[in-house]
Formats: sequence, C-alpha cells, structure tokens
Amino acid sequence: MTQPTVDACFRAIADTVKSGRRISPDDALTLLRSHDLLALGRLANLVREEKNGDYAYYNINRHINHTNVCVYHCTFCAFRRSGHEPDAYTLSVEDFLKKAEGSEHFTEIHTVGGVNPALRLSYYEELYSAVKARYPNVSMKSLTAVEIHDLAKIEGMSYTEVLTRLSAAGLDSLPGGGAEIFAPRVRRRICAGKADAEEWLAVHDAAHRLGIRSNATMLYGHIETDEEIIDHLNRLREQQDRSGGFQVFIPLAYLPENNPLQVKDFTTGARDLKVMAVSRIFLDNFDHIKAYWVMLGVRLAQLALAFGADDLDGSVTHETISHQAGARSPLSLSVAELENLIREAGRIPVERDTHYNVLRIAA
Ligand code: V47
Ligand code: SF4
Repeated sequence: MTQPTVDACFRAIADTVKSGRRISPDDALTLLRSHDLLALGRLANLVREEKNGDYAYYNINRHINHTNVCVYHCTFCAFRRSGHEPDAYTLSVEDFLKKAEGSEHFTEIHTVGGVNPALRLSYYEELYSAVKARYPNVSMKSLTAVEIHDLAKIEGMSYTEVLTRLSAAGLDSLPGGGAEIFAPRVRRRICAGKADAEEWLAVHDAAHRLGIRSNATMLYGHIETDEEIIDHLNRLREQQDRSGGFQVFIPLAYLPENNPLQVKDFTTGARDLKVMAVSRIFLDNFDHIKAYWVMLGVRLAQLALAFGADDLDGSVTHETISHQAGARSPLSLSVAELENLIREAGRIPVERDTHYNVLRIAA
C-alpha cells in the first residue's frame, strides 16, 4: 500500500480541525514538521477567529521580581544569583512597596523570583496583604508552580494548604513559568532538581480546584526534540481536560545570552510562528494563546496575531528575566504602541484584566 503524501496528510488534519474535532499528538507532529507556513497559519487563524474573533488582547501590567537568589542552577537562566554574589538581592516588604509605587495605574503586578528558602510563607502573606491594602484593585499574579512546590516542601504543607493561605492574603492567579519542557531527559539537562512535570501539573491542579486560575508556558528552542514539544502540549491539554483552570498558553522562545546552556540551532522566525500555530490548533481547550513580545520581539509577536495568537501580554513595565538573557525588545510598551501594533495587524485592540475580562475595546 502506498503512503499518503505530506499534502494529503495536511489536508486530512485540516479537515479534522475545520470540522471542530480534536487532532492527535501525531497530527500535531505532522503540522510542526510541515513547511507550508502559510497553510499552517491559515488553519491556526481559523481556530483563533472561532474563539476570539478579531479581538487581540493586552493588559496594563508591571513586573517586580522580589528576589534573584535561587538554590537551583537552570542552565538557561541569566537571572539567578547565589546569595553571596554582589548583585544578589531580596526585597523586604517595604522595598517591594517602594518599587510598586504608582501601581494604581496598573491592573496587574507579575511577581516571580528565584527559589530562596529564606523566604517563608509568612513573607508572601505579608507581601500580598501589604500590596492589596495599598492597591486593592490590582491583581497579584505571582509565584510559579516551582516556587509553590518548594514553599510547600519547606513549610511541610500540601499545595492546597499553601495556596489557600496565599489566596487569603491576596494572591489572585499563578503565572505560567517553570514548566520549561516536561520531558525528564530535557529537565535533567536544563533544570535539574526542580519540580518535575508531575509536580508542576499537580500545583496547577490544586490551584484550579480552589478556583485560582493560572497560566501555562513552554520554553522551546534549545535542546528539545519536536516529539518533546508535542508531549509538553499534550500533558497540558490533558491537565486542562481534568481541571480546566488554565487561562492562556504562552510559548517562550529561548534567549541565549549570559547563561551556560549551549545550543546548536536557535529558533528562527518561521519556527516561532509554527510553534505558535501548532499550539493554537492542538490546545483546543485553551481559550487564549499569548505572543509574549518581550521574548519573541515586537515585530514577530505582531505577526503571530495572524498565526493563532490573540494576546500580546501587556505593557510589561521593566521586565528583567528576559532582558538579562539578551532580549532586544524594549523594556516596556505604551498603550498607544500596543494598540497601534494590533491595529496594523488588522485586529481590534482590547484592554483586558488578568482574567481576560474586557475592560475597554479601542475604537
Ligand atoms: O520559567 C528564563 C523563562 C520564564 C529564559 O504567565 C527564559 O502570563 C527564554 O513564565 N530565554 C518566566 N526564556 C517568564 C514567564 C512568563 C512570562 C510572561 C508571562 C507569563 C504569564 C509568564 O521565563 C521561566 C523560563 O521558562 N526563561 N530564562 C531565557 N534565557
Ligand atoms: Fe532559579 Fe527560576 Fe532561574 Fe531556575 S529559572 S535558576 S528556578 S530563578
């Protein structure tokens, strides 16, 4: 029997997508390896428009990293420091509040840090309570599943207990960091020792069951294989079927500066758009796909709005983690710049809050 051609395979998968059925991991692998970038983009765009029409979301947010001290040595990380290094820092609650000055002009503060065992649950409770007392309308998107996992271990508590306490103090949602690539082969080489796939997913599962929504990421463009990308997406899709609390998926393109991870082939523009498109098509139970302009670059993030993405993240005032790893993007974007990028891509700019509630549709 003759094998179907690549074109015939693509057409069969496209038919599955167009009829609203779920594609398999093997189908996703075929799409990821396809060279018909425009056909792939059109298919992803179909799903994107089905879910979000012409809306392209952004929010007015800022990043504050409370510590760069970390017990782990992820080889892709240019941000971490050991406690004795001259530029190691940990913000007191007062210092954090000083950095947060002016936050009444933002709808979200995104706060993550290194895994610093000196910071106990009480530190985060004080921090969130103080921020909420000062800025009651600002949403705290804080602590990755990796940080929650280690906090639970240090405190001898379950994920549910830790999350319940943090949520009572003012934590609103979890960002999607720390997922990297779930495959153990890759984790051993890029983030040895930190929470594994099952633990990362279990933290999000516990959050979702408490009604805390969260995000999911994937760090690609280093040593992972195509199969490991699809495995990552598949584990997220299965988790979303179980607990349903992921708001958005964010593929993060690896930035190679100031860190020890040596990589043979870097990601390219075409590859970034393919990963975006396949994510949109495969993750049929995720409402939103984010093109994080800080890591992708502003121009490519704008193009991604035609390849499945419906969200540009936000103003991202003073991001550090990516810029230390060589991001060439600006330190922040204004609302006018975000809206202009979206309009030029033929979409309607929509300011959202953390949970994708519409705050303002730009005329
Ligand atoms: O977990 C670290 C990644 C993540 C590098 O939830 C790197 O809305 C590329 O998760 N090159 C943190 N990536 C950032 C993150 C995030 C960003 C924006 C929005 C949201 C959200 C979450 O950044 C880390 C890691 O995967 N990262 N170093 C690097 N050299
Ligand atoms: Fe630490 Fe996070 Fe950097 Fe890993 S990615 S070394 S856990 S700060």
